[in-house]
Amino acid sequence: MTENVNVSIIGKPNVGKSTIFNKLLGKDISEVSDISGTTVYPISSIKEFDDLNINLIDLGGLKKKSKSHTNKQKIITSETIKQLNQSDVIFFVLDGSDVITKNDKQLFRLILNKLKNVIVIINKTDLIKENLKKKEVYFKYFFEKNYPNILLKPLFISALKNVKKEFLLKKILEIHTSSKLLINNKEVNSVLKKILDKHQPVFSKKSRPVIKFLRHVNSKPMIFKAFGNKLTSLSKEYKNFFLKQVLSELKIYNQITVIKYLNNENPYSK
Ligand SMILES: Nc1nc2c(ncn2[C@@H]2O[C@H](COP(=O)(O)OP(=O)(O)OP(=O)(O)O)[C@@H](O)[C@H]2O)c(=O)[nH]1
Ligand SMILES: [Mg+2]
Repeated sequence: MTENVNVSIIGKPNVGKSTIFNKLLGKDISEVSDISGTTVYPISSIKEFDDLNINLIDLGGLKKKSKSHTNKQKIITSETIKQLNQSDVIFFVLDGSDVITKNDKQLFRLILNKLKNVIVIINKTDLIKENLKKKEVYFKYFFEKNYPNILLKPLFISALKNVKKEFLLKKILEIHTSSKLLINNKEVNSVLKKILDKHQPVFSKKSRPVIKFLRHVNSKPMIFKAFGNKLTSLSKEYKNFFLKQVLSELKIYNQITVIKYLNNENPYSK
C-alpha cells in the first residue's frame, strides 16, 4: 500500500533549499538564484520512492525574528509554520561554508519545538576551504552539545556536485518506518539496565531517585515513560544523559524524543 509522507525543506535564505528540491526530483521546478529570498510561496511535488509518495515541499528562506518584518518575510514565516505543522519529516539545511548563525539556531528551535523529526543537511561542502574534517566536527559537535533530546547525524552534501539522493530518500523511509513501530518492553528494559549499570542517578536533596521501568509509549513523536521513585529529584544533567543513552542504545536517530518521568506508578496496574 502506498503511503504519503510530507517532507519540508527548511533553512535560512540562500543555503540551497531549492537546488536540493530540484535535484531530488530530477527536474528544475523551483527557481534557483544566488539572490537571497528567491523562493517565497511553497512549491511542492511528489517523489515516489519504495512504497512512499513523498510530498516534497520547498519553502522560502526564513530570516531571524528581528529581520522578519517585511511583507515577503511575513508570507514566508506564515507559510513555513503552516507547512511545518503538516510535515512528517523536515530537511533542515545549513550552509557548510559558513558558521552556524543565530538565524540557524532560531529556525532549528522552531522545528524541535513542534516535535518534528529532522534530518540536518550541511550543504555547499564544495565551498569549504579549510580542513573538511574539522568543519564536520564543528557541525556535529554543535548539534550534539546543544540538543539533548535528539541524536542527529548531520549529512554533508554538495547539492551542486553530489546531492546523495538515494541516501536522503532512504533516511525518509527509515524515519517513516520507525515512526510506526513500538519497541517492546524487553528490549527497552534491557537498555535501561545497561544504562543504570553504567551510571546510577546520584543522591540529591538527601534522596536517591530510582528508575525501575521504562516503556516506549508513542513513536510519533517518540515518547518513553520512566516509572520509579523520587524521580522529581532527578537532575537535569542526569535526564539529558539518560535520554541520549536511550537514543544511542536503541539507535534512534533524527527523531525528537521525550521521556516522561512518573513517580510510584505501577505500569501494570491498569
Ligand atoms: N557552490 C555551491 N553552490 C550551491 C550549492 N547549492 C546551491 N548553491 C547555490 O546557492 C545559491 C542559492 O541556491 P538556492 O537553491 O536558490 O537557495 P535557497 O535556499 O532555495 O534560497 P532562497 O529561496 O532564497 O531561500 C544558488 O546560486 C545555487 O546555485 C552547493 O552545493 N554548492
Ligand atoms: Mg529557494
